[in-house]
Amino acid sequence: TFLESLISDPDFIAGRITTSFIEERPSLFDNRMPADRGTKLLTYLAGITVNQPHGPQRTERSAREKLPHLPEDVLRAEPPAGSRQQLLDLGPEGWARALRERTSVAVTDTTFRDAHQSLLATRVRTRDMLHVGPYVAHMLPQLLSVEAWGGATYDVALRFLLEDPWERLAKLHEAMPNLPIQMLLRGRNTVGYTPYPLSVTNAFVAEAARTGVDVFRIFDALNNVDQMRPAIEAVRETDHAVAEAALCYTGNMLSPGEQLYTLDYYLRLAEQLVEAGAHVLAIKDMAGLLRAPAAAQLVRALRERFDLPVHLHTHDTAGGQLATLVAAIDAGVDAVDVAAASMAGTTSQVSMSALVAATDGTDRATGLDLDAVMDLEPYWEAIRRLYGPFESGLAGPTGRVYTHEIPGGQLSNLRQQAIALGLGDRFEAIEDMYAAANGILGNIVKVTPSSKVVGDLALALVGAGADPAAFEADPQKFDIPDSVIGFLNGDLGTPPGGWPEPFRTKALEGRRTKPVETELSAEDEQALADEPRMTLNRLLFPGPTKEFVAARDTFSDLSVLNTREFLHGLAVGEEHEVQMDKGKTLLLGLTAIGDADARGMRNVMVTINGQMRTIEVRDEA
Ligand code: 3PY
Ligand code: ZN
Repeated sequence: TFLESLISDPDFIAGRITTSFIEERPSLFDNRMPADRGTKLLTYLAGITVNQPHGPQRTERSAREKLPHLPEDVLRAEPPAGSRQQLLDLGPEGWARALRERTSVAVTDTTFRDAHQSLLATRVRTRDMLHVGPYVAHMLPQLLSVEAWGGATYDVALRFLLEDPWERLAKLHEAMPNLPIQMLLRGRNTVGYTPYPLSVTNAFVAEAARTGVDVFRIFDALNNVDQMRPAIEAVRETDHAVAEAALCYTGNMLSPGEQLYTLDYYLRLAEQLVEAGAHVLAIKDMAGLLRAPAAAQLVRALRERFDLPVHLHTHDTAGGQLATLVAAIDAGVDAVDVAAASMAGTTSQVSMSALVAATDGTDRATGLDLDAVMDLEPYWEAIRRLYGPFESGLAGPTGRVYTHEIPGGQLSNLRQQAIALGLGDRFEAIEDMYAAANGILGNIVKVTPSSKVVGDLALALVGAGADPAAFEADPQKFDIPDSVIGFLNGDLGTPPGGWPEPFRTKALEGRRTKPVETELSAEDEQALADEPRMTLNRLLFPGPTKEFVAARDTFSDLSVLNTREFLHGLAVGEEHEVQMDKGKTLLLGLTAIGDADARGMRNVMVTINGQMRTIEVRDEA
């Protein structure tokens, strides 16, 4: 009650009461809903409404209405036992053996991670995943796993979605308890862009496995197994998780001109991964360069040589990767990655419906129900429209990937970066420069973070109007991005083809940086043990974590907002309903936005459960 609140208020107790005391504490008058929380949400919404960082709202009201109608009690019941129960029963070795022995091809759904990372700048919010999660658990219980975490999702959650990635993981695990959650781990770089101390890898893997990751797909951006070994070992130390070690595919294996990335190269790499303790081998074709005949040869050779199951990941950038999947399936591949059709194609994965249709009626049929797979497509289509402002603008497939080799996730990003730098209409020049930069740096494997190094160099050279040959001959005459210097300095390890000399020595002259930190302070070690999640957030992404913590404090937990409001704010004449915890509902409305005053501030008149409030917002325009 009002009185109880008043007498327990620290300022009241201390006698610090001024005339504004009551005005500053509107929550004292409202026990239906702490107005404080409402005001915090409105502070966020008013800022978005005035400044429209993602443009005006254009989408329909609710993606949720597109979900198939399943009776409530079906959704409330436990979903059918799935691959996760099998993992808990058999352990990772047994689970991998069963995967290798089964006839049907196993399927991983990447819609919750790679698909939106590669199409929508990783922007899909936890809320939109949680609505569909239980449907996936009930309707697609035959899935091998759901890739839903890691890669760029961690960084983007903190930086742009103002979400704690750990909360996302815990909730997804709860929403899909029958399906293993799979994550993408960048070896020593975990989910970041540079290597971190070993204790960070260990704490990260342990906490992720504890919170809900069952399958860790581990790769290194230069295919350096030493950089992957600590993560593989950390996964093997967890009580149940699977270590899936990836060989990153690049170049053109069957081309007579391919000197470096040959079948022999991949087999030697796989041998090291098996020795390092992998449970499953993955072929990670991040740019979609693996052609059907090469896929058949590579899969056959890997399965002949090793007892581990082989899991194929590709991107459909050039448009033909269903052929690659089918060739791999005919050659015996054990599992493949696909995404919901409306979130598939181009820089994303192949469509799940297309794969199911292509294999149904054969002895390798997936076991997934094509109708169930299709029934989930309208939801993801509506989600895709909701996140329209983050579309990369790639209207269709592009064969140019066979020469520039830009990974799917990066291609969409690079287009946005190019637009931001005013180079949007010169994207072909950036693609060509990317290929040239790759050549200058020694024809490296390009995947986060090595792909960022090549992309940074390409943007810098195009921006400076530089001739790549002139740059290669005399790099001292040019500004070189920090990421490129770090790479040449060896921060990410040694590239498969060795260092490009004399370019490297010339470029590094007078620019060498000190080696990256490999030890944590005693305080950080203690913090990792005491409070692993917040400490990992801070160690991996210090700046974004600080901003995230400040945003939580100022705006409260924004996950209660629908994405439409989260991205575009409030609209005059519309009632915005916000479901809070414990069944409470907030009704928010926008009455008017005042003109900017001399300081550039606008008054935003809003209502909260019918009561008027005014919130002052800086107009950033
Ligand atoms: C990532 O590291 O985020 C990737 O998706 C690499 O393909
Ligand atoms: Zn990928």
